Amino acid sequence: MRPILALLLLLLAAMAPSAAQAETGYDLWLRYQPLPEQRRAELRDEARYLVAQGSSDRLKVAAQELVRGMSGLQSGQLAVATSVDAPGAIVLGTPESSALVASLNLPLATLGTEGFLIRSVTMNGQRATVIAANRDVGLLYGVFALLKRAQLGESLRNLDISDRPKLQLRVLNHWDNLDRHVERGYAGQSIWDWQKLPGYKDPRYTDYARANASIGINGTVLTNVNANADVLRPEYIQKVKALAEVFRPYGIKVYLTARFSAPIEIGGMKTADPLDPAVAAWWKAKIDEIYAVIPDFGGFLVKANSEGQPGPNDYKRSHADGANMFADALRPHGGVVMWRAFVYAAENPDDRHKQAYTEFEPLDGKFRDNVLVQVKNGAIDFQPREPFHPLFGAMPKTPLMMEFQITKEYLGFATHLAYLGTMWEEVLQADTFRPRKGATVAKILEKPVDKGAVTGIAGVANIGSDVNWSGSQFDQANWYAYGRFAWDPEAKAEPIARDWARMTWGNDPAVVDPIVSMMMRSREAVVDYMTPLGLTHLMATGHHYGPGPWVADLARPEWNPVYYHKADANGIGFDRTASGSNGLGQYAPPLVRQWGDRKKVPEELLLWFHHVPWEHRTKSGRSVWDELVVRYDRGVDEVKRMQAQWDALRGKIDARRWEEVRDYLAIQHDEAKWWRDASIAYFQSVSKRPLPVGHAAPPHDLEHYKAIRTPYAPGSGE
Ligand code: GCW
Repeated sequence: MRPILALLLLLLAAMAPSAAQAETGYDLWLRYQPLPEQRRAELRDEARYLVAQGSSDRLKVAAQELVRGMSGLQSGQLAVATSVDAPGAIVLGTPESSALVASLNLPLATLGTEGFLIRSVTMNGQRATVIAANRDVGLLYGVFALLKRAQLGESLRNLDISDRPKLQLRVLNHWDNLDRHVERGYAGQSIWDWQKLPGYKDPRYTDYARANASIGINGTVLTNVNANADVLRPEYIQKVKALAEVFRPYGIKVYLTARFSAPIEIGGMKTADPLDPAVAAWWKAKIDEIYAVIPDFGGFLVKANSEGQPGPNDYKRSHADGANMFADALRPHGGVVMWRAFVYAAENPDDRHKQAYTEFEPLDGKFRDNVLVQVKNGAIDFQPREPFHPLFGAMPKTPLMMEFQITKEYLGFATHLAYLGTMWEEVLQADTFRPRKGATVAKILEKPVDKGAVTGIAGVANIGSDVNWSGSQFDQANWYAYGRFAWDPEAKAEPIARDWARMTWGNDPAVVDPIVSMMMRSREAVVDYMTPLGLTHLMATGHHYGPGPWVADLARPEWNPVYYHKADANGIGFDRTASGSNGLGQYAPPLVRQWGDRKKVPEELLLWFHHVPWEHRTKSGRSVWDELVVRYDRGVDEVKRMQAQWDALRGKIDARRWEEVRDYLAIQHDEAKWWRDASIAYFQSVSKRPLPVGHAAPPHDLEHYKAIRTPYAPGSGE
């Protein structure tokens, strides 16, 4: 090839990536596409070169990311220099690693180990931007904060920003099995390719770490809470080590799930009794073995005595006995135990809503200080809407961790557009009234129970091997929003949606505004077409895909949707007041008063706490029966509106991603109709009431909906 032509081709190849390659979603919110011409020119002036002082791996990846991001946004390679002798430097360092940063005497004292500061300064007579932190991981977070501003097209002048996370442990929980099946996973297989580890480290692991670091996630539990003891065998510890090495520069620690019966299964012992010294010694040796290989291992997440998992109750020991055994062995290494409060057992005939509180509240103060009790956001199970879990505020001596579910087991899997930010904000801002008014769930999570006590939050990941990571473009927003709420539980869903939309789809308000409006209404739409007015858990058996409100034949009462709605000829809803199960009694007295009164309970929780007659008047003046039907239709209509809004964006968004979303919305619409039709057909067979005027009868009879089977729906438990 002639040299000139070769050069031209090279140039073209370097310039063309965005235009030539269809976007798949792989780049998530870190697309770093060139900004519009005017803003690009300004950015080139604001960020002309990087001066990174220090030599750690963390500083290195922070610098790499800054170069990558700025180069993409500016459409030209960001220069790297060793001194500040021209305007437009970005200076990166801690006071220890960088003489330049040290010379500024910046107020870093209150920023802790993970906080950062970004300031516009004059250095050596030159205009510069400094990113400073006490530790290198703060620099990484500072770099992502600056890149976010740049991605949003905002000016990098006159900056004076400082930030630090409000929670210490911000972890993802992967429900990933060693055979790569992901329980409740709708985004393909597990991204952990155990068979090829430790020899092959898929570059995707690095991109996973970058994405997580960009939103401040600092821990990952690699394995399913329905745990397999094999991951604790020496050969797997080597595989875990390989992942830990990839994640370490990004400030991410690895954790594993511990199967309680591992001493029996892989240790050859007869018992796993936590008070048996030989059992404790086995775990201690195992933990020492892990730390010898992975010195910054984070610790264990444990699901015990729930849904058939082994646990301390098998030996008549308490959850505290079990958790403390691990805690004692982990403490010398600085590790923690995250002990799940999601417990319920077949033998227990009480309202399932009450079981976690009943078992855990009496244990307050009995756990070692490196134990966190991990509590789901609501007392049942990640439903489209639940009141906050009554344990929040009820265990003032125990660090409580929030567990959100990012993967949408009960909100339409990967195809339904449902932005969970609004749900999480609702839970975090809920007032527990414990010990008094104003004690929101967020505040309870943020405030250490003692000086130096640990705080944290977990999110069940929606990440898999799909090219777009999360199963759909819009499900990426839930991963993103989880990180933002983990960093700041006081955050608001709307600005988070807006930031995500701008970084993911572009800064044009004509694109961003409709997308944000779709997102902000989307979760309520799901509530409306699946489980309005406080109904819950009406999904089909096992895989939870599609409606099954009629299901009444499963062995355990609380596996059956009829257990949750209790609809009969007279009315509908679960009486959890004092005249019923009194699950309500687990909340603080002001809430018991408000929620216990049918007229005062927020309508969206009506049937969660009350069994009401079909003719019960709702706020609209309609009977509860009519209101249910109206809400089912409202949900379906909302999906139609989303479709129309998305259609109007054709041509404004790259074709591949636009088409994918269009098709998914069509699937969502069909399934919303399915939910609406099947639910109305069933409830009408019970209520025997006519549909309100203007609301169409389901196109098929109830038997049709009952006969629908989807045995191979993804994500099932095993
Ligand atoms: O949400 C339910 C799921 C189970 C899950 C369980 C849990 C991992 O249906 O698949 O098991 O909760 O949280 O432990």
